[in-house]
Amino acid sequence: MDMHQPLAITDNLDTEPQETAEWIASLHSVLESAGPARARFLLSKLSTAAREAGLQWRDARNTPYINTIRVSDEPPYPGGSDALALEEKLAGMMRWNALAMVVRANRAYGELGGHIASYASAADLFEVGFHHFFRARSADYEGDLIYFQAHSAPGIYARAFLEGRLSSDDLTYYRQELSAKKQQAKGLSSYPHPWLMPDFWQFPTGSMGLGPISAIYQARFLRYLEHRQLLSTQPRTIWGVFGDGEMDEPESLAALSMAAREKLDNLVFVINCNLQRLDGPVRGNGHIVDELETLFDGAGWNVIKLLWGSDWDPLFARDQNGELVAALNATVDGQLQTFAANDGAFNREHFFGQTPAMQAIGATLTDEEIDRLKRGGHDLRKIYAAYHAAANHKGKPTVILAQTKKGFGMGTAGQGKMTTHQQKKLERQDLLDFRDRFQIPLTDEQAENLAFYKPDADSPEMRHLLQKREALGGYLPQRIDPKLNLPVPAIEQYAQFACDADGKEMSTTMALVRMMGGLLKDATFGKHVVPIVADEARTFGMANLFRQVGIYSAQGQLYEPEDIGSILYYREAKDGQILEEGITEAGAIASWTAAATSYSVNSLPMLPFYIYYSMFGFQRVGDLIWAAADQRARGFLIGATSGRTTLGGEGLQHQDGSSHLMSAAIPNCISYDPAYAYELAVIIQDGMERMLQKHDDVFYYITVTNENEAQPSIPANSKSGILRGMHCVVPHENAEVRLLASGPMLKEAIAAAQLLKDLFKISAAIWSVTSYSQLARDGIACERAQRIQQSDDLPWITQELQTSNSPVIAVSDYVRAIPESVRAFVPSRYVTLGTDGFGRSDTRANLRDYFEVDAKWIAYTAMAEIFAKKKSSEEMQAIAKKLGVDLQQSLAMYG
Ligand SMILES: Cc1ncc(C[n+]2csc(CCOP(=O)(O)OP(=O)(O)O)c2C)c(N)n1
Repeated sequence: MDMHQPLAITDNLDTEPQETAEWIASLHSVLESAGPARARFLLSKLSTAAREAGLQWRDARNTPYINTIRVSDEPPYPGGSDALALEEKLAGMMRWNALAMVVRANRAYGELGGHIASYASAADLFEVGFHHFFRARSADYEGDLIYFQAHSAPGIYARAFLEGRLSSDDLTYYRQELSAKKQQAKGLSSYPHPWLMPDFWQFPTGSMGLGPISAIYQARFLRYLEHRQLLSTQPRTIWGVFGDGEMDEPESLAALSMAAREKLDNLVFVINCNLQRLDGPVRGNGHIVDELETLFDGAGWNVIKLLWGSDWDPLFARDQNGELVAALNATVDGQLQTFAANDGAFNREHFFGQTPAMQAIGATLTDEEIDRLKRGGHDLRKIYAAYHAAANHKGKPTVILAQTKKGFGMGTAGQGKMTTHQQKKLERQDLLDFRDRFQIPLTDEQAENLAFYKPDADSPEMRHLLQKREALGGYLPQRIDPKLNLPVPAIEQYAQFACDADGKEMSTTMALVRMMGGLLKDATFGKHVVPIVADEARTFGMANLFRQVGIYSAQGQLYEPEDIGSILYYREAKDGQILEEGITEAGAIASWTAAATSYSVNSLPMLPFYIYYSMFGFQRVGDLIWAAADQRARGFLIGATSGRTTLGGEGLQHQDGSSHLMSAAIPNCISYDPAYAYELAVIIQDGMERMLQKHDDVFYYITVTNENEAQPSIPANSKSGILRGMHCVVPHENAEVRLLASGPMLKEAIAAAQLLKDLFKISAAIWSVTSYSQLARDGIACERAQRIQQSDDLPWITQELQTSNSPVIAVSDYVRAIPESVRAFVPSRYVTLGTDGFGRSDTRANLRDYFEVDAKWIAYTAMAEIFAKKKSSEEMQAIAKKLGVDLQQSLAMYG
């Protein structure tokens, strides 16, 4: 035999069963006499010996397709069989009410949508959590954090209904928030939505994959706060219930190794393995559970397989020669789904009928009993055992892979059906069957009319439900905004250098980092600042912060850094303040969200600054930013090295000309593209005051650049204009042309004005436009107020430009759509210049010439507008020549 040929353990190699039995007996005897430590030692010695002997052997990554927790290790169920019976009944009620809510809404308005089958599979997983594990926020405990599988939301509403937190009116308005408002009811959002239900939902999980990565970084952020001694050490647990299909999202798996590396034993994932996603099986031809086991185990997690219910225990006990387990190992998920969709007789024939020994096992059950054999994720006792083990596991995060049936209890109408995900209508008989299946005491008529069911307040079920929540601190989910004031330092304290720059050269990135350094030094405020980077701190000149505040590492620093001799050495520390996430923008933004929502999640306001290549923000992780917006994040996103032409040389992947277009679409994102350090200071000050003192649910996106500029001091009375979106930096009464410019383009506009004056004696006034999106929002709001309230208010940009008719030229280092967004509010001829198209690798000067946004092009455009149709083509060519603009080359380049 070839010893180098790896062989799977499933291969039938047992040529000497007697010998095999002896080896196994030896292992058992060691276990009994010397304990598990000695047994493990011997096995690893054997493994080493095998390797030394040239055996290419490694233990299989997968355990068999059975429960990880042995029956003998299951803890007693709290409250015993009485509690079990009550909780099973309650789970049935939740299921019914969730189903009724969705089907009702769709009876009324077929377009509303909703899901029944997902919650039907997840109900028991949620219920055991609610009864025994999920601790709410109370006077002395900040509460566990639960990331709920989003499209199971009807079940969470159903529970809140029984708890008395929602009324039957509220349930009636499921997915009808607008109609509800008109009727003074609550209106329930389709998915968890902290923006729409701010007292209820904490985490928006509706976009698959964002829940898992966010939960991991949330767990890590709690550790960060503890290690920095900002939050008292509390055994808070982060629970995340996610779909097995959802685990295909790259974000779902992206941070698994980080969670293990950081030993986040405050984190438990429960993956609802109903083996189906929307269109069909997650892994029809394999086992998603085994695949996830390999991935999580390889990443370093504690893995608990929760596959079969207690009624399988006697079957496994009868499985003397392992045929039942072998059959389960060999049955692929697509087949398991078919078994779920069919009845006991079918399963007897097609599953238990596989071998005589299995037939004999099957013969101990009636067809009805076979039909009711539970998967692990529907057995409260087994779920409790898994959660108990997870909550007590030390040193690693835990994942529970819970096998369930999609559409559990929906019978032939939905259980295990390919189409069950989308099902939101049930026929009369299906409703009656569902009612009977879960013993809901409703008449046929009530069931048909989809009545919600709530037992009497003094019924054993209701008393049990409420007592359990009381013991765990109250209700979940619950979101709060304690509106804690965090006094912010005065602008002079950290940004005097920017306000009084007096022509000093620096880039806005340098200015930002210096302001952050100043904020970090503040004795009381500094500790709330959270600098976050994704491996670009040096790019942005932040290396000095390594030494000043240290890089957070749960382990401290176990090595002597290569640059220990330097004053800026790479300092990692357990109480380090910088979150250096490595090359993961998704991870960094998830970290930022955790910090930016700490005011609510931890009743501890923090102020994160995440600084990154602006191209790799909204474009790369826009959906995570959208979720942060939904979650009412408060903090600063800093798009550095911004501008299509300003980041010279890096080509199309890095050169950002569009992030402001995307940020403008997020309603609570306030975006700025400042030119000067003093503008940046005014914006940061305003942001801190709004977010930390006025408790506005906004966050700021500010682009900064790496181009050195001579920085002027702050002009008098400029603050309001800076914040509203534009302020005049070069006033000129009766100017023949008006120039609007942002960021680094302001310098080009100023140079253009000089050219116009020197070469053509043309006068120009210049505005720095700090935010087109704020100007556009203001314009739209004024226009609407004029229409609806007959208001006389004019948009700020109109007020600034209405004193003359001279043409206005806007120049941006972004796509023209950004300055175009204010066209309707400009009261004269308006021309926009921008950097549409792919980036190029070249010098700034060449790039600005190519995109026709530099001083000479701005001046040429001004001349073309001033003399529109009054000059001949020859005259315009002469003007171009004088300015050094090559019209022929431009035509040749763009065709
Ligand atoms: C990013 C994203 N893509 C697609 C969807 C649409 N979607 C909602 S639920 C779902 C299927 C989820 O399957 P699974 O995770 O297995 O959960 P199950 O409903 O089976 O429990 C899909 C594709 C989404 N919500 N988010």
